[in-house]
Amino acid sequence: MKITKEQFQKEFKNRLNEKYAMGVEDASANELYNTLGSMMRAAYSSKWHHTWKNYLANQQKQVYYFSIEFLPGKLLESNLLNMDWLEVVEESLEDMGIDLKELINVEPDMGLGNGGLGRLASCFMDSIASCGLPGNGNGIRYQYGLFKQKFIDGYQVELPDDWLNNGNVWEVRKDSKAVNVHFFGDVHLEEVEYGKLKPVYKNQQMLRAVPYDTGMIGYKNEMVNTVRLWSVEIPASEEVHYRSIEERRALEDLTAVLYPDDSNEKGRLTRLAQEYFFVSAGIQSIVRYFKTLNVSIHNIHEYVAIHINDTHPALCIPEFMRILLDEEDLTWEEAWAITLKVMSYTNHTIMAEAMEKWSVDMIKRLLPRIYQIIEEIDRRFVEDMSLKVYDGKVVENTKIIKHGEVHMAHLAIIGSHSINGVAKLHSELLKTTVLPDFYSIYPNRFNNKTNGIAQRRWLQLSNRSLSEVLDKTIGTTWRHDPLDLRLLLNYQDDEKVLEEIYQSKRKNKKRLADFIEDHSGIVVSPDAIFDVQIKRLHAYKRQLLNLMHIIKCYQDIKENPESKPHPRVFIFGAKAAPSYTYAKTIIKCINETAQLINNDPDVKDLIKIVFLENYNVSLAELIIPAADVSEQISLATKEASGTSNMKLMLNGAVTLATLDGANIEIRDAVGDENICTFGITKDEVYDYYQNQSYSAVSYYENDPVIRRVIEAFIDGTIPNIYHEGTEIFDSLIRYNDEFFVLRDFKSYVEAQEKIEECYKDQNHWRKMSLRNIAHAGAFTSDETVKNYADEIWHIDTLPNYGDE
Ligand code: 26Q
Repeated sequence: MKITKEQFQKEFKNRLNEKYAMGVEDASANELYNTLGSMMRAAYSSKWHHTWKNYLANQQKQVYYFSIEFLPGKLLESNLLNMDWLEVVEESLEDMGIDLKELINVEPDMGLGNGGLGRLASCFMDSIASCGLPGNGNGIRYQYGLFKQKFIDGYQVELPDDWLNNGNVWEVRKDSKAVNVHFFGDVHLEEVEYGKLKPVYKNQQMLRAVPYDTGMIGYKNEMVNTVRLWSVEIPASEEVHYRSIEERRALEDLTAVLYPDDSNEKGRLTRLAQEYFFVSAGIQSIVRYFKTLNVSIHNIHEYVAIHINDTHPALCIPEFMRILLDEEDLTWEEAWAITLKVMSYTNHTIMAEAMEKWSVDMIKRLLPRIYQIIEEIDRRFVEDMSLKVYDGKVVENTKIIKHGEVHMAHLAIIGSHSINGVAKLHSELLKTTVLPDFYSIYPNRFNNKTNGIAQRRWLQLSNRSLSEVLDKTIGTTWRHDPLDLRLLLNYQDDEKVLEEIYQSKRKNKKRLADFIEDHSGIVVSPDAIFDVQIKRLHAYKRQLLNLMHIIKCYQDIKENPESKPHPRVFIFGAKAAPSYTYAKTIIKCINETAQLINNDPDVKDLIKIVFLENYNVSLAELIIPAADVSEQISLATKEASGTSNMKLMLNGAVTLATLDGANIEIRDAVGDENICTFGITKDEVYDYYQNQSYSAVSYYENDPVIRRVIEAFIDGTIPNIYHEGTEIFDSLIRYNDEFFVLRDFKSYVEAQEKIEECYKDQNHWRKMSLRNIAHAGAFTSDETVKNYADEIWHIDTLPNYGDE
């Protein structure tokens, strides 16, 4: 999609005039942004058209990635890069006196996700398009994305994220592709013809699902795939049924907000309705498209793969069955065989409380026909297992409906041909400890697909200064093939290259330091160690362990004012689910500790704590390139994979990690000398569980360092946390420290001391950093999606893809 400067400038001015009747000098950043966006969309729409026409003409098998969250962040710069317009546009705008950065800044983040899961879905969309694979996203167009976070008196306050306020240039509303989705009502089966039962419905509510499509532009490959997000409307024909404004509102609110909980928002009807809404709309639209191919429905699995991203879209299974049974008149056996071949499922967590369950009553009421189908899936599963498996316990552990609840993971596993975890350890745990009974039933369904990240966004775009050094040093092939970052290993003893990489890091740190000063008033030195923990606030991720170490460092300085640790800036970014009080307590404690330490003259700027407000994709793009230390300190077994660990590594941070999730694969890639690991292993964690032998209080009683740190929470050392400090104390001592923070404290402190020692030997540190960058190519999501494509979805690029 090449364009020359002259063409661009002419077209840009025309469009600005057409849209706003303005010249460049009169337009606001927002008007310029909209002009540029609409111009880009016009430019890629013929490629977009081509891409799907080609899939159609070739009857190409496509994957549909169903995810209740997508977290793309801003799209302008990434679209420019992938279109191969970035340089031309940057220069052309500059000629016209416009700074592209300003236009980038006015775009609101598309924040339709909580964290890792939603961001992964977006990295996959970028990679699928960039690898030329036929794939689509299917999700919800929330009117409000994840809440905007503010700190008031150190407390998290949530404000609405009204991201659609100024319109959205990237989306295209497709009225002609709208479908109806039905809820509630009564259903019974009637024999319409001999031996054939059909559902008959009464008093159903019908809602309209309207799709908004966004092009997913492949990286310099002329391909544009689609992410389709559904929005609810009340169909005109139904308006008369909704008498009260309240009733209307409730329905119109279906796609209004993203649930801001990344684990266990319990039992809310609207959430269940959201899940069914985008599932039903998506599946109907797939089947409608499939029918244009004029192929027998019996062969749909040769044309369609459906991926279930965590259990939130698990209703894909009964909904697909419903259509095959009720609308396509297939027998149960035929329909089930096809469904199994179409569906695959990724598990993202082993935390028991995060496993999705819905009450039978609620599903029955909201989705009566779907419930019948789930019941029948379960009945047949139990019947089948009782014949095959002797142990009644296995059946009891694996059935879908139990104690009045529907277990969504069980439904997803029973109805999918593939079940994968997101890192090696996590996938092993699924087989051995979380789902061993399912593993004994379906050993061949289980597999691993280690997560990955889009190196375009997380290096090329967010870290331009490092990218330039790389181009100069190893050439530009890494931009297409991140595995080529390995070429950097040839330069690990090259002082000049090490110095250049350091200078680029310094620049990024300066940029972040300026941002921190602007946004929080805290002055930090770019020569300090930037120690970064950015992720959702969760007890298992152990931001508390980080905080306790900081308090220890503070106490050491107070006790020994002559000590000279290398200056450090501890940087946090994290949102807590609004209903997760413990997580909010930790935020308050970090903020109050920051107040204390940042303003204590005795500390002499040796320690600064910066908790940046409203952590999101754009902020991640600013923080990650500036990081020296990557905190990945979850309790072993709890973090399924993590992906910020990969992003930070790619940007030359050294990882400080427990042996959890993908940290293990990062260690294997960089080697023990280039990572700092600590803490108990998965076996030790399970031993503690098995023997119930953990005693947090003994650490408190026997370790004076730990004791002093814990007391800071309750003895007034940290001000303004009377209640919160007590809550922390109780969680550790009275409730026996669920995530073994005290158990790992000592080894964490030692690991931190090792980090400091390594950093002080700058030459050594720079080499470690270089080796991290060099090995990070292994974690590109391009490779991850290729593995999904080959081993799970069985999809391929177009026949002549890649030919010149
Ligand atoms: C469930 C029910 C009701 C409401 C909300 C939810 C819900 C929403 C989001 C449950 C879980 C999530 C998100 C989970 C998530 O982000 N998991 C992370 O996935 C990443 C990508 O695989 C991993 O790297 C992380 O380790 C994992 O925590």
